[in-house]
Amino acid sequence: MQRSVVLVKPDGLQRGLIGEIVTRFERKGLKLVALKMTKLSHEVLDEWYAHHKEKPFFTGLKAFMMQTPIVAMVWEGLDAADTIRKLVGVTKGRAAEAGSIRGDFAMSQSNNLIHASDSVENAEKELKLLFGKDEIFSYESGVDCLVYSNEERGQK
Ligand code: FUP
Repeated sequence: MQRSVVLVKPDGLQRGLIGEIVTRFERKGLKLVALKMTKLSHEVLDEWYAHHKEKPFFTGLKAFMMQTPIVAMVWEGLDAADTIRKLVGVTKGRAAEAGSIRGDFAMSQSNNLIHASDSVENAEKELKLLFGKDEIFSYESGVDCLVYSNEERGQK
């Protein structure tokens, strides 16, 4: 099963959307394997958004992400990265599809509530930046046999 990192950004925390966001992932059938509130440092954000370092919005993006703590989670599931990106919606909130998290709750391209890993490789990189080994859990969930077929449960 894949793991993917989700952050509820400072706007999501302040707007009281933590529960709404967690509920959507839970209802989908994804499995929560890590959860914590933390403050992002300059060092972590420089790594996290390294691909945006030269962009004009980079300084503002970092300041926004450091406004308040964020809530960081790791969700596990079959094709978790792609599945979560669909639940999250495209970057610009006002263009995001209705029914997605950004589509239902965001208007902005920068204040867009949530981050989700865009690939398995980035998920592993982000996971290492924010979580210690003892903060990520592995457990049998009683509903796995309802969420997936036997064949799917054997897949990576
Ligand atoms: P996403 O993967 O949808 O979160 O989007 P990107 O990785 O392209 O961008 C990361 C963050 O940079 C966005 F969530 C918000 C910010 N950003 C801006 O502020 N302005 C832009 O034009 C593009 C991105």
